[in-house]
Amino acid sequence: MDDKTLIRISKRLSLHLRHAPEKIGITLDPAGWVRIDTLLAALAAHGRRISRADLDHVVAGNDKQRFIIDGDRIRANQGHSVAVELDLPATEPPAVLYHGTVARFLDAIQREGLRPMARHDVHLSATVETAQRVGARRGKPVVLQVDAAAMHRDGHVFRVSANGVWLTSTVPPPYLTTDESPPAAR
Ligand code: HQG
Repeated sequence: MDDKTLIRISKRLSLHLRHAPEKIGITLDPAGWVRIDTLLAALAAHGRRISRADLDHVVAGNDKQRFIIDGDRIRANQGHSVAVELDLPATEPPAVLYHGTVARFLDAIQREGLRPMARHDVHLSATVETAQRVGARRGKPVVLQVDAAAMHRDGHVFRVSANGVWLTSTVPPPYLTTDESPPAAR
């Protein structure tokens, strides 16, 4: 399979396993799982036939390990906009996490903090490099530093997805630093 096909199928899986299962008439269980044969039949019924071998290939070859297969079922590891309960345990975060964004969002972020926007959670990265890649999807990346140790101490809950994305509900402004601004007083 060439990279373009892999990305196209991965995007289709993201669409249906994170955002719009109803578009192909499937329902995710409360934890986001769907039976693989149900998914493949629904895709085929909507003119998007893919083989089980190709599905396995896309899941295994996905650059961010966005999906996981467990027995006869599959789900997206994170990134949902539909309501799912991923049942990830609360986990102590590293002292510092990073969020990649772009300059045009900074005023709002400094005012409101990081919000999940269309997703369930705010997505944070363990490394500056990953955050730069996330921000670069939208333009010249700006990396914000998150004082995760202080958030954890103050009772904010963190979870880490199976593919290493750190998730939390919101990051209030006092925990955020940009290169340009010193941390706000707490
Ligand atoms: C911004 C991709 C204004 C936030 C990536 C971001 C990641 C605010 C955008 C994953 C704001 C939301 C998630 C506020 C946050 N005011 N803008 N108060 N708070 N924002 O895509 O973190 O390919 O939902 O900075 O690699 O960019 O989907 O989140 O720019 O891991 O697997 O609002 O998505 O992974 O955008 O990316 P997103 P994200 P996948």
